[in-house]
Amino acid sequence: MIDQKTEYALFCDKYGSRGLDIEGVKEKLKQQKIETPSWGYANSGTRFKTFPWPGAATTTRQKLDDAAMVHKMTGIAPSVALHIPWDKPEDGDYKAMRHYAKNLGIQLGAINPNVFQDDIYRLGSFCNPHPAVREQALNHMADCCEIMQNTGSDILSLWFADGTNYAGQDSLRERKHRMQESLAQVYLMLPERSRMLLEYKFFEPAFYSTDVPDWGVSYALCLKLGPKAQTLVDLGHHAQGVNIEQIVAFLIDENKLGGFHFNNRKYADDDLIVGSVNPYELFLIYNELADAELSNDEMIRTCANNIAYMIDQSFTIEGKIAPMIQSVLNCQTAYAKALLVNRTELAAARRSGDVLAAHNILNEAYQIDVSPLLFKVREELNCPANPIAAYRESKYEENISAERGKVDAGSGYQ
Ligand code: PSV
Ligand code: MN
Repeated sequence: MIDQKTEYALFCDKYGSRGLDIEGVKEKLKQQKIETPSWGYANSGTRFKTFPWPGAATTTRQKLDDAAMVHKMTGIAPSVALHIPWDKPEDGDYKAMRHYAKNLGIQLGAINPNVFQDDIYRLGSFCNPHPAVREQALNHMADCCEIMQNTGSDILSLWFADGTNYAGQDSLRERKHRMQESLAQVYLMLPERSRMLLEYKFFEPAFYSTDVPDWGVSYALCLKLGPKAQTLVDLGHHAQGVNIEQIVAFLIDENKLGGFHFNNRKYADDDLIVGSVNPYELFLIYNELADAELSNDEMIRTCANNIAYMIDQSFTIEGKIAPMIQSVLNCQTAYAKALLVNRTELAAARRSGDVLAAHNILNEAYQIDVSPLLFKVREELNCPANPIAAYRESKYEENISAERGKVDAGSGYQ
Protein backbone atom coordinates (compact mmCIF):
# COMPACT_ATOMS: atom_id res chain seq x y z
CA MET A 1 0.00 0.00 0.00
CA ILE A 2 1.44 3.39 -0.89
CA ASP A 3 1.46 6.12 1.73
CA GLN A 4 -0.27 9.50 1.44
CA LYS A 5 2.97 11.33 0.69
CA THR A 6 3.67 9.13 -2.32
CA GLU A 7 0.06 9.36 -3.44
CA TYR A 8 0.31 13.14 -3.43
CA ALA A 9 3.60 13.05 -5.34
CA LEU A 10 1.97 10.82 -7.97
CA PHE A 11 -1.01 13.16 -8.12
CA CYS A 12 1.29 16.16 -8.71
CA ASP A 13 3.18 14.27 -11.44
CA LYS A 14 0.04 13.15 -13.19
CA TYR A 15 -1.87 16.43 -13.24
CA GLY A 16 1.13 18.75 -13.17
CA SER A 17 2.38 17.16 -16.38
CA ARG A 18 -0.93 18.13 -18.00
CA GLY A 19 -0.20 21.77 -17.33
CA LEU A 20 -2.18 22.20 -14.09
CA ASP A 21 -0.68 24.28 -11.30
CA ILE A 22 -1.20 21.87 -8.40
CA GLU A 23 0.64 24.05 -5.90
CA GLY A 24 -1.64 26.98 -6.81
CA VAL A 25 -4.72 24.76 -6.50
CA LYS A 26 -3.57 23.59 -3.07
CA GLU A 27 -3.07 27.16 -1.88
CA LYS A 28 -6.56 28.11 -3.07
CA LEU A 29 -8.05 25.16 -1.23
CA LYS A 30 -6.30 26.28 1.94
CA GLN A 31 -7.95 29.69 1.56
CA GLN A 32 -11.46 28.28 1.11
CA LYS A 33 -13.97 29.30 3.79
CA ILE A 34 -17.44 27.97 4.47
CA GLU A 35 -19.62 29.52 7.16
CA THR A 36 -21.87 27.20 9.14
CA PRO A 37 -25.29 28.24 10.51
CA SER A 38 -26.00 28.35 14.24
CA TRP A 39 -29.46 26.93 13.55
CA GLY A 40 -28.01 23.80 11.95
CA TYR A 41 -26.69 22.63 15.32
CA ALA A 42 -30.03 22.74 17.10
CA ASN A 43 -32.91 20.32 16.99
CA SER A 44 -35.16 20.97 14.04
CA GLY A 45 -37.73 18.95 12.22
CA THR A 46 -40.57 19.03 9.81
CA ARG A 47 -44.08 20.19 10.58
CA PHE A 48 -44.85 16.56 11.43
CA LYS A 49 -42.17 15.81 14.00
CA THR A 50 -38.87 16.87 15.45
CA PHE A 51 -36.69 13.95 16.46
CA PRO A 52 -34.34 15.12 19.22
CA TRP A 53 -30.67 14.35 18.66
CA PRO A 54 -28.71 13.44 21.81
CA GLY A 55 -26.69 16.45 22.92
CA ALA A 56 -27.97 18.80 20.22
CA ALA A 57 -27.20 22.41 21.11
CA THR A 58 -29.85 24.44 22.86
CA THR A 59 -27.87 27.58 23.63
CA THR A 60 -25.83 29.75 21.31
CA ARG A 61 -22.72 28.93 23.33
CA GLN A 62 -23.26 25.25 22.59
CA LYS A 63 -23.87 26.03 18.91
CA LEU A 64 -20.56 27.91 18.87
CA ASP A 65 -18.82 25.01 20.61
CA ASP A 66 -20.15 22.66 17.92
CA ALA A 67 -19.19 25.02 15.11
CA ALA A 68 -15.67 25.23 16.55
CA MET A 69 -15.52 21.42 16.42
CA VAL A 70 -16.51 21.50 12.73
CA HIS A 71 -13.74 24.03 12.12
CA LYS A 72 -11.25 21.94 14.08
CA MET A 73 -12.04 18.90 11.95
CA THR A 74 -12.10 20.68 8.57
CA GLY A 75 -9.92 23.79 8.94
CA ILE A 76 -12.13 25.72 6.54
CA ALA A 77 -15.24 26.59 8.58
CA PRO A 78 -14.01 29.50 10.71
CA SER A 79 -17.27 31.42 11.18
CA VAL A 80 -20.87 30.98 12.26
CA ALA A 81 -23.97 32.74 10.95
CA LEU A 82 -26.38 33.98 13.61
CA HIS A 83 -30.16 34.24 13.44
CA ILE A 84 -31.70 37.03 15.48
CA PRO A 85 -33.54 36.54 17.82
CA TRP A 86 -32.82 32.80 17.90
CA ASP A 87 -29.27 33.60 19.01
CA LYS A 88 -30.05 36.57 21.19
CA PRO A 89 -27.98 36.25 24.38
CA GLU A 90 -30.00 36.52 27.59
CA ASP A 91 -27.95 39.48 28.79
CA GLY A 92 -27.85 41.02 25.30
CA ASP A 93 -24.05 41.04 25.41
CA TYR A 94 -22.99 40.32 21.83
CA LYS A 95 -19.46 41.50 22.51
CA ALA A 96 -19.11 38.72 25.08
CA MET A 97 -20.46 36.26 22.53
CA ARG A 98 -17.87 37.47 20.05
CA HIS A 99 -15.17 37.02 22.64
CA TYR A 100 -16.43 33.52 23.43
CA ALA A 101 -16.23 32.58 19.75
CA LYS A 102 -12.77 34.08 19.45
CA ASN A 103 -11.53 31.94 22.32
CA LEU A 104 -12.80 28.91 20.45
CA GLY A 105 -10.83 29.96 17.37
CA ILE A 106 -13.84 31.01 15.30
CA GLN A 107 -15.72 34.21 14.43
CA LEU A 108 -19.30 35.38 14.32
CA GLY A 109 -20.45 35.73 10.73
CA ALA A 110 -23.55 36.94 8.91
CA ILE A 111 -26.46 38.33 10.88
CA ASN A 112 -29.82 36.94 9.74
CA PRO A 113 -32.73 39.10 10.91
CA ASN A 114 -35.98 37.30 11.57
CA VAL A 115 -39.08 39.14 10.40
CA PHE A 116 -41.26 36.10 10.03
CA GLN A 117 -41.94 34.57 13.43
CA ASP A 118 -43.98 37.22 15.20
CA ASP A 119 -47.77 37.14 15.05
CA ILE A 120 -47.88 40.62 13.55
CA TYR A 121 -46.25 39.29 10.36
CA ARG A 122 -49.33 37.31 9.28
CA LEU A 123 -49.63 39.51 6.16
CA GLY A 124 -45.91 40.00 5.75
CA SER A 125 -43.17 42.24 7.09
CA PHE A 126 -41.72 44.72 4.58
CA CYS A 127 -44.67 44.17 2.23
CA ASN A 128 -47.33 44.23 4.93
CA PRO A 129 -50.20 46.60 4.02
CA HIS A 130 -50.00 48.18 7.49
CA PRO A 131 -47.27 50.80 7.91
CA ALA A 132 -46.93 50.04 11.65
CA VAL A 133 -45.89 46.47 10.89
CA ARG A 134 -43.37 47.61 8.29
CA GLU A 135 -42.03 50.00 10.89
CA GLN A 136 -41.62 47.18 13.40
CA ALA A 137 -39.73 45.09 10.83
CA LEU A 138 -37.48 48.08 10.13
CA ASN A 139 -36.81 48.53 13.82
CA HIS A 140 -35.67 44.92 13.96
CA MET A 141 -33.34 45.60 11.03
CA ALA A 142 -31.91 48.60 12.88
CA ASP A 143 -31.29 46.38 15.93
CA CYS A 144 -29.57 43.83 13.71
CA CYS A 145 -27.31 46.50 12.21
CA GLU A 146 -26.32 47.51 15.72
CA ILE A 147 -25.67 43.88 16.61
CA MET A 148 -23.38 43.65 13.57
CA GLN A 149 -21.16 46.33 15.08
CA ASN A 150 -20.80 44.30 18.28
CA THR A 151 -20.33 40.93 16.65
CA GLY A 152 -17.93 42.25 14.01
CA SER A 153 -20.19 40.96 11.24
CA ASP A 154 -20.04 42.56 7.81
CA ILE A 155 -23.03 40.82 6.25
CA LEU A 156 -26.72 41.40 6.82
CA SER A 157 -28.37 38.38 5.28
CA LEU A 158 -31.99 39.00 4.38
CA TRP A 159 -34.74 36.55 3.70
CA PHE A 160 -38.43 37.42 3.73
CA ALA A 161 -41.34 35.07 4.25
CA ASP A 162 -43.51 37.78 2.68
CA GLY A 163 -46.03 36.77 0.08
CA THR A 164 -49.69 36.03 -0.48
CA ASN A 165 -51.66 32.81 -0.36
CA TYR A 166 -54.57 33.72 -2.61
CA ALA A 167 -54.99 35.62 -5.85
CA GLY A 168 -56.48 39.00 -5.09
CA GLN A 169 -55.25 39.02 -1.49
CA ASP A 170 -53.12 42.11 -2.04
CA SER A 171 -51.80 44.31 -4.83
CA LEU A 172 -48.66 42.68 -6.22
CA ARG A 173 -47.31 46.02 -7.46
CA GLU A 174 -47.92 47.77 -4.18
CA ARG A 175 -46.17 44.97 -2.36
CA LYS A 176 -43.21 45.45 -4.69
CA HIS A 177 -43.09 49.16 -3.86
CA ARG A 178 -43.27 48.47 -0.13
CA MET A 179 -40.41 45.98 -0.41
CA GLN A 180 -38.22 48.38 -2.40
CA GLU A 181 -38.91 51.28 -0.04
CA SER A 182 -38.18 49.29 3.12
CA LEU A 183 -35.02 47.79 1.66
CA ALA A 184 -33.85 51.31 0.77
CA GLN A 185 -34.19 52.25 4.43
CA VAL A 186 -32.16 49.21 5.50
CA TYR A 187 -29.49 50.15 2.98
CA LEU A 188 -29.03 53.44 4.80
CA MET A 189 -28.67 51.63 8.15
CA LEU A 190 -25.83 49.35 7.04
CA PRO A 191 -22.70 49.70 9.16
CA GLU A 192 -19.58 50.88 7.38
CA ARG A 193 -17.84 48.33 5.20
CA SER A 194 -20.80 45.95 5.32
CA ARG A 195 -23.18 44.56 2.71
CA MET A 196 -26.74 43.35 2.58
CA LEU A 197 -27.48 40.13 0.77
CA LEU A 198 -30.99 39.50 -0.50
CA GLU A 199 -32.16 35.92 -0.69
CA TYR A 200 -35.08 34.76 -2.84
CA LYS A 201 -37.50 31.86 -2.66
CA PHE A 202 -40.21 30.97 -5.12
CA PHE A 203 -42.66 29.48 -2.63
CA GLU A 204 -43.13 28.74 1.04
CA PRO A 205 -44.38 29.81 3.46
CA ALA A 206 -46.51 31.80 1.03
CA PHE A 207 -48.11 29.64 -1.64
CA TYR A 208 -49.57 31.95 -4.27
CA SER A 209 -46.86 34.60 -4.54
CA THR A 210 -43.68 35.40 -2.68
CA ASP A 211 -42.40 38.96 -2.79
CA VAL A 212 -38.82 38.08 -3.73
CA PRO A 213 -39.51 34.92 -5.73
CA ASP A 214 -36.36 34.55 -7.78
CA TRP A 215 -32.85 35.78 -8.49
CA GLY A 216 -34.10 38.21 -11.12
CA VAL A 217 -36.32 40.05 -8.65
CA SER A 218 -33.55 40.06 -6.05
CA TYR A 219 -31.15 41.37 -8.70
CA ALA A 220 -33.53 44.13 -9.83
CA LEU A 221 -34.12 45.24 -6.24
CA CYS A 222 -30.39 45.19 -5.43
CA LEU A 223 -29.53 47.09 -8.59
CA LYS A 224 -31.75 49.97 -7.48
CA LEU A 225 -30.34 49.88 -3.97
CA GLY A 226 -26.68 50.23 -4.87
CA PRO A 227 -23.33 48.42 -4.69
CA LYS A 228 -23.70 47.33 -1.07
CA ALA A 229 -26.73 45.20 -1.97
CA GLN A 230 -26.17 41.85 -3.64
CA THR A 231 -28.09 38.66 -4.32
CA LEU A 232 -27.79 35.53 -2.21
CA VAL A 233 -28.35 32.19 -3.91
CA ASP A 234 -29.86 29.49 -1.69
CA LEU A 235 -29.55 26.24 -3.61
CA GLY A 236 -32.87 25.00 -2.22
CA HIS A 237 -34.89 27.91 -3.53
CA HIS A 238 -35.38 27.06 -7.18
CA ALA A 239 -37.94 25.12 -9.13
CA GLN A 240 -36.99 21.69 -10.48
CA GLY A 241 -34.49 21.76 -13.29
CA VAL A 242 -33.42 25.39 -12.95
CA ASN A 243 -29.86 25.93 -14.17
CA ILE A 244 -28.30 27.38 -11.01
CA GLU A 245 -24.79 27.61 -12.44
CA GLN A 246 -26.08 29.92 -15.13
CA ILE A 247 -27.63 32.17 -12.49
CA VAL A 248 -24.27 32.16 -10.71
CA ALA A 249 -22.45 33.11 -13.92
CA PHE A 250 -24.88 35.91 -14.69
CA LEU A 251 -24.78 37.43 -11.22
CA ILE A 252 -20.98 37.32 -10.98
CA ASP A 253 -20.74 38.97 -14.35
CA GLU A 254 -22.96 41.78 -13.04
CA ASN A 255 -20.99 42.06 -9.77
CA LYS A 256 -24.16 41.14 -7.91
CA LEU A 257 -23.43 37.71 -6.48
CA GLY A 258 -22.95 38.27 -2.77
CA GLY A 259 -23.34 34.89 -1.17
CA PHE A 260 -24.61 31.35 -1.04
CA HIS A 261 -26.76 29.29 1.21
CA PHE A 262 -25.58 25.80 0.47
CA ASN A 263 -27.86 22.82 0.85
CA ASN A 264 -29.43 20.31 -1.49
CA ARG A 265 -32.99 19.69 -2.49
CA LYS A 266 -34.81 16.90 -4.22
CA TYR A 267 -38.37 18.18 -4.17
CA ALA A 268 -38.61 21.47 -2.30
CA ASP A 269 -36.56 23.41 0.25
CA ASP A 270 -35.41 20.10 1.70
CA ASP A 271 -32.33 21.39 3.56
CA LEU A 272 -30.35 18.24 2.79
CA ILE A 273 -26.56 17.97 2.93
CA VAL A 274 -25.11 20.05 0.10
CA GLY A 275 -23.98 17.81 -2.73
CA SER A 276 -25.93 14.81 -1.43
CA VAL A 277 -28.56 14.78 -4.17
CA ASN A 278 -26.69 16.30 -7.06
CA PRO A 279 -22.90 16.55 -6.60
CA TYR A 280 -22.45 17.29 -10.30
CA GLU A 281 -24.55 20.42 -9.98
CA LEU A 282 -22.41 21.54 -7.04
CA PHE A 283 -19.31 20.96 -9.14
CA LEU A 284 -20.76 22.98 -12.02
CA ILE A 285 -21.55 25.83 -9.66
CA TYR A 286 -18.00 25.74 -8.32
CA ASN A 287 -16.74 25.57 -11.87
CA GLU A 288 -18.30 28.98 -12.54
CA LEU A 289 -16.84 30.34 -9.31
CA ALA A 290 -13.35 29.01 -9.98
CA ASP A 291 -13.52 30.35 -13.52
CA ALA A 292 -14.48 33.81 -12.24
CA GLU A 293 -11.67 33.76 -9.67
CA LEU A 294 -9.24 33.34 -12.57
CA SER A 295 -10.86 35.97 -14.78
CA ASN A 296 -8.77 38.67 -16.46
CA ASP A 297 -11.46 41.15 -15.52
CA GLU A 298 -10.67 42.67 -12.14
CA MET A 299 -14.29 43.40 -11.26
CA ILE A 300 -15.27 39.78 -11.79
CA ARG A 301 -12.30 38.54 -9.78
CA THR A 302 -13.15 40.91 -6.93
CA CYS A 303 -16.79 39.84 -6.96
CA ALA A 304 -15.80 36.17 -6.94
CA ASN A 305 -13.31 36.67 -4.14
CA ASN A 306 -15.87 38.39 -1.92
CA ILE A 307 -18.61 35.81 -2.07
CA ALA A 308 -19.84 34.71 1.35
CA TYR A 309 -20.09 30.93 1.31
CA MET A 310 -22.58 29.81 3.90
CA ILE A 311 -24.38 26.60 4.65
CA ASP A 312 -28.10 26.83 5.38
CA GLN A 313 -29.27 23.42 6.48
CA SER A 314 -31.50 22.25 9.30
CA PHE A 315 -30.90 18.57 9.86
CA THR A 316 -33.77 16.34 10.89
CA ILE A 317 -32.60 12.70 11.13
CA GLU A 318 -28.88 12.58 10.29
CA GLY A 319 -27.35 14.08 13.43
CA LYS A 320 -25.97 17.60 13.66
CA ILE A 321 -22.21 17.94 13.69
CA ALA A 322 -21.14 15.01 11.52
CA PRO A 323 -23.46 16.05 8.65
CA MET A 324 -22.20 19.61 8.99
CA ILE A 325 -18.63 18.33 8.60
CA GLN A 326 -19.79 16.29 5.62
CA SER A 327 -21.36 19.40 4.05
CA VAL A 328 -18.16 21.38 4.40
CA LEU A 329 -16.17 18.50 2.89
CA ASN A 330 -18.57 18.23 -0.05
CA CYS A 331 -17.94 21.90 -0.83
CA GLN A 332 -14.21 21.30 -0.54
CA THR A 333 -14.33 18.36 -2.94
CA ALA A 334 -16.44 20.25 -5.47
CA TYR A 335 -14.10 23.25 -5.33
CA ALA A 336 -11.01 21.04 -5.69
CA LYS A 337 -12.42 19.41 -8.82
CA ALA A 338 -13.46 22.78 -10.24
CA LEU A 339 -9.93 24.12 -9.72
CA LEU A 340 -8.59 21.16 -11.69
CA VAL A 341 -10.56 21.97 -14.84
CA ASN A 342 -8.01 22.48 -17.58
CA ARG A 343 -9.12 25.96 -18.65
CA THR A 344 -6.52 26.32 -21.38
CA GLU A 345 -7.72 23.16 -23.09
CA LEU A 346 -11.33 24.16 -22.44
CA ALA A 347 -10.84 27.51 -24.14
CA ALA A 348 -9.22 25.79 -27.14
CA ALA A 349 -12.05 23.26 -27.44
CA ARG A 350 -14.62 26.05 -27.28
CA ARG A 351 -12.76 28.08 -29.90
CA SER A 352 -12.66 25.17 -32.29
CA GLY A 353 -16.35 24.43 -31.71
CA ASP A 354 -15.64 20.95 -30.34
CA VAL A 355 -18.70 20.58 -28.16
CA LEU A 356 -17.94 17.07 -26.97
CA ALA A 357 -14.31 17.82 -26.12
CA ALA A 358 -15.35 20.89 -24.12
CA HIS A 359 -17.96 18.90 -22.24
CA ASN A 360 -15.51 16.09 -21.53
CA ILE A 361 -12.87 18.45 -20.19
CA LEU A 362 -15.33 19.36 -17.44
CA ASN A 363 -16.22 15.73 -16.89
CA GLU A 364 -12.59 14.67 -16.65
CA ALA A 365 -12.05 17.15 -13.83
CA TYR A 366 -15.23 15.99 -12.14
CA GLN A 367 -14.03 12.41 -12.20
CA ILE A 368 -10.61 13.09 -10.66
CA ASP A 369 -10.04 11.41 -7.32
CA VAL A 370 -8.97 14.47 -5.35
CA SER A 371 -8.32 12.67 -2.06
CA PRO A 372 -4.47 12.79 -2.30
CA LEU A 373 -4.72 16.56 -2.80
CA LEU A 374 -7.21 17.00 0.04
CA PHE A 375 -5.10 14.89 2.41
CA LYS A 376 -2.22 17.25 1.69
CA VAL A 377 -4.41 20.34 2.20
CA ARG A 378 -5.64 18.95 5.53
CA GLU A 379 -2.13 18.09 6.63
CA GLU A 380 -1.00 21.65 5.94
CA LEU A 381 -4.05 23.03 7.75
CA ASN A 382 -3.27 20.79 10.74
CA CYS A 383 -6.53 18.94 10.38
CA PRO A 384 -7.28 15.24 10.44
CA ALA A 385 -6.94 13.46 7.09
CA ASN A 386 -10.39 11.89 7.57
CA PRO A 387 -12.48 14.49 9.39
CA ILE A 388 -15.64 12.41 9.88
CA ALA A 389 -13.67 9.42 11.23
CA ALA A 390 -11.65 11.72 13.48
CA TYR A 391 -14.84 13.33 14.73
CA ARG A 392 -16.31 9.97 15.63
CA GLU A 393 -13.07 8.89 17.32
CA SER A 394 -12.97 12.11 19.35
CA LYS A 395 -16.08 10.99 21.27
CA TYR A 396 -17.24 14.63 21.17
CA GLU A 397 -20.77 13.51 20.54
CA GLU A 398 -20.83 11.07 23.46
CA ASN A 399 -19.43 13.79 25.69
CA ILE A 400 -21.91 16.51 24.77
CA SER A 401 -24.69 14.01 24.98
CA ALA A 402 -23.74 13.17 28.56
CA GLU A 403 -23.03 16.78 29.51
CA ARG A 404 -25.99 18.46 27.90
CA GLY A 405 -28.51 15.78 28.75
CA LYS A 406 -31.47 14.74 26.68
CA VAL A 407 -33.03 17.67 24.95
CA ASP A 408 -36.75 17.98 24.48
CA ALA A 409 -37.77 18.08 20.86
CA GLY A 410 -38.82 21.63 20.16
CA SER A 411 -40.47 22.80 17.01
CA GLY A 412 -38.27 25.76 16.18
CA TYR A 413 -34.53 26.18 15.87
CA GLN A 414 -33.88 27.50 19.39
C1 PSV B 1 -35.62 30.25 4.39
O1 PSV B 1 -36.07 29.07 3.86
C2 PSV B 1 -34.14 30.21 4.68
O2 PSV B 1 -33.45 29.70 3.56
C3 PSV B 1 -33.61 31.56 5.08
O3 PSV B 1 -32.26 31.69 4.72
C4 PSV B 1 -33.71 31.53 6.55
O4 PSV B 1 -32.92 32.46 7.19
C5 PSV B 1 -33.28 30.09 6.82
O5 PSV B 1 -33.88 29.36 5.76
C6 PSV B 1 -33.64 29.52 8.13
O6 PSV B 1 -35.04 29.46 8.26
MN1 MN C 1 -31.44 30.26 3.10
